[in-house]
Amino acid sequence: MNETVVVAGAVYDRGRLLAARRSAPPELAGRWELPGGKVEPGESAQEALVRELREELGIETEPLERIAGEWQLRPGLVLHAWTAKLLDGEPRPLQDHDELRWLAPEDADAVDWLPQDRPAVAEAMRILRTL
Ligand code: 9L3
Ligand code: MG
Repeated sequence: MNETVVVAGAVYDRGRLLAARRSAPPELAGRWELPGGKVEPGESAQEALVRELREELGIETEPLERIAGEWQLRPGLVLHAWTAKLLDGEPRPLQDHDELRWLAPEDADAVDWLPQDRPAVAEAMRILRTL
């Protein structure tokens, strides 16, 4: 059985992690996530992440490393996360989000993360502290 991968980006810049508040779908609206989306057929995870972050936030990024682990979203859909460096642009919520925040490691719990994103956020903050 094939699983679709949703790739999420732990985007950082100047010691802070980018958090995005979903505006859709209704059952997820108001919860915060590492932005990203589904890998399309023929795309690598890194290509999908670069595309999704460009479409959703208008930024150019460079995926760096996969965060260990994978998290089931629903049957047939699994979440992967990558660290990604902001290369260019100021993120703006162009699709699917209505607010963005740059979080310092000590503010990791300041927003209401989607439960499936929490382990990746914790690991991203651990990595961020070492940079
Ligand atoms: N999802 C969960 N955590 C994330 C992302 C990017 C996505 N960090 C979930 C929300 C949707 C599904 O994956 O149910 C597909 O995501 P999208 O294509 O709507 O962003
Ligand atoms: Mg998305």
